[in-house]
Amino acid sequence: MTRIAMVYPSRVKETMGEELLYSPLALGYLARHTPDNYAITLYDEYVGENFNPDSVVADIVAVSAITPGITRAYELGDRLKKRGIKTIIGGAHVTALPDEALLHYDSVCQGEGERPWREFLKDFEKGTMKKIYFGPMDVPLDDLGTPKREMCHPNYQYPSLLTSRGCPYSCTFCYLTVFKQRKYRTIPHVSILEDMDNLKNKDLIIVTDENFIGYSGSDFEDRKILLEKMIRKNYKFLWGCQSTTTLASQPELMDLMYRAGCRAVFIGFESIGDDGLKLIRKDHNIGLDYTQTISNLHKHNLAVIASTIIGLDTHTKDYPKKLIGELKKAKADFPRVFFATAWPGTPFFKSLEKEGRASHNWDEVRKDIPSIKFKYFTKEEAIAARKEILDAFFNISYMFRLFRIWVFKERSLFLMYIKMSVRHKIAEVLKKRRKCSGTKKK
Ligand code: B12
Ligand code: SF4
Repeated sequence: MTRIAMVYPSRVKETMGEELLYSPLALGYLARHTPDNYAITLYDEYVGENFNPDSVVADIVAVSAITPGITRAYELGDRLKKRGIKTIIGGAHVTALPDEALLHYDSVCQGEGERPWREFLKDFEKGTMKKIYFGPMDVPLDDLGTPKREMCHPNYQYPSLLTSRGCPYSCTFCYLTVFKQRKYRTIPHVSILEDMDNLKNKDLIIVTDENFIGYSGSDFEDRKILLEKMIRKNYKFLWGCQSTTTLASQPELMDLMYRAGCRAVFIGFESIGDDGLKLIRKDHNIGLDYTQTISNLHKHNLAVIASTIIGLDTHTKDYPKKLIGELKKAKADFPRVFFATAWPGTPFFKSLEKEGRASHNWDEVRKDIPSIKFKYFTKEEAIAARKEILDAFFNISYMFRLFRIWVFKERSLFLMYIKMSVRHKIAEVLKKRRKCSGTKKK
C-alpha cells in the first residue's frame, strides 16, 4: 500500500491570540479524493504535532501551507528531497508563487486541489509527475463530497464546515484574488447536510465560506432552501459564519439563519470612510451606514464580529480614534483589528512591492504583526494604535454592556460563549494529557 503523509506546517502552536481554534479543511477534502489503496497519516503542526521529515516513513508527502507557515514548509520540502521522498504542496501562497515553491518541492498545486490531486496520484503511479498541477476555481462542486472528518485533528476546539467556495469580488488585499478563475459555487445540499450530520453532537461549528449568503438573488434562494432543511433537521449545534454587509438587507435570510442556529456573523467592514474602501476596492461597503447595517443584524439576534484593517494609506494618525468612535456608535459586538497585510500575489502586494513596502519575510506576514511599511505609522505606532482600539472595547464596562445585551435582549451569543469557554477548558485539560505524534487515518 502506498503511504502518504499529509502535513499542515507551522512554526508555532496557533491560538490566533485568543481561544478560538477551528480546523482547516484542505487535507480533509484531499483525503476524500484519495483512492482506497493509499494509507494516509496526518501531521498537524498548528495543534502542536511535530512532523519529522528525517524519519517519516512515506512514499508521498503532501503539504498544505499558508503564508506564515511557508518557510517551515520549505524547510520540510528540502529535507524530504534529500531522502528522495516525492513531495507536493498546495494553497494560496504557492498558487501565487509556484516558482519559489518548486525550489523546495517536486510538484506544486495551483488553485483548487481535488482534481489536480487525483491527477498527481495517477501520475505518481506511472512515475510521470509534473511540476505544476492546476485546479481552476470555477468547476461545479457536484462531486466534491464531504471532507474526511478524521483529518481534522481532535485537538481543535471547533470544527469548520464549508457550504460554498469562491467569491467574485476583487478586494485588492484579499488572498483569494490569487485564484484567477474564482467563482462562487455552492456545495450540493446533500453533502452539506451529510457533513452536518457527522457533526451533530458538536456545540459550535464555524462555517468558513468566504460569504455564506452568496452574491445574487438565486444564491439567496439556494441558501434559504438550505436553511429550511437545517431547521427541519433540528440540529442542536449553534454556528457562526462569514458574510458580506449585504446580509443586513435580507430580513428573510437573517431570520432563517437565526432559526437554523446561527448566532454570530463575521463581517469585513475593513475601513471607515469611502476613501479607504475605494482604495482597497471594497466596493460593496462604499456609502454604507455601518450603524444601520449592524442594527439590522441585531434585530435578528445575530451578533456581529466586525473585522477591520488598520494601516491603509488613507489611515492618518487620527484614524484609530475615528474607528473606535464608529464601532462604538454602530454597537459592534466583537471588533477585530488586523494590520494591513500584503499577501503575495494580491493587487495590494503588487502595488506595495513597487514602492519597496511589502515584506518577503513570510514568517511575519500574518496580519496580527505589522509587516508592510505604513504611510502614516511606524510599526511601533501601528502596534500601539491597534492596542488602543482593542483596549477601548475589551474592558470591564464594555464586557458588562455585552453581558447585559446577551442576557436581556436574547442575543444568545452569551449561551454560545458559555459553551465555548467550558468546552475550551475541558479541551485544554485533555490536550495536556495527549501526546501527539502523527495520526493514522486509514
Ligand atoms: C481554518 C483557517 C485557519 C486554521 C487552519 C489554517 C489553514 N491551513 O487553513 C487556523 C485557526 C490554524 C488558522 C490560523 C491562522 N490563519 Co487562517 N484561515 C482559516 C480559514 C478560515 C479556512 C481555511 C480552509 O480550511 N479553507 C478551505 C479549504 C478547502 O481551502 P484551502 O485551504 O484553500 O485549500 C484548497 C486549495 O488551496 C488547495 N490546497 C491547499 N492545500 C493543498 C495541498 C495539496 C497537496 C494540494 C494538492 C492542494 C491544496 O486545495 C484545497 C481544496 O480545494 C482561511 C480563510 C478561508 N475562508 O479559506 C483562513 C486563512 C487560511 N488564514 C489565514 C491567516 C493569515 C491565519 C493566521 C496567520 C491568523 C493570525 N494572524 O493568527 C493564523 C496562522 C497560523 C499559523 N500558525 O501559521 C489567511 C492566509 C493568507 C495566506 N495568503 O496564506 C487566510 C486565507 C484568511 C485570510 N484571508 O487572512 N487559520
Ligand atoms: S468580499 Fe471578502 S472574500 Fe470576496 S474578495 Fe473581498 S475580502 Fe475577499
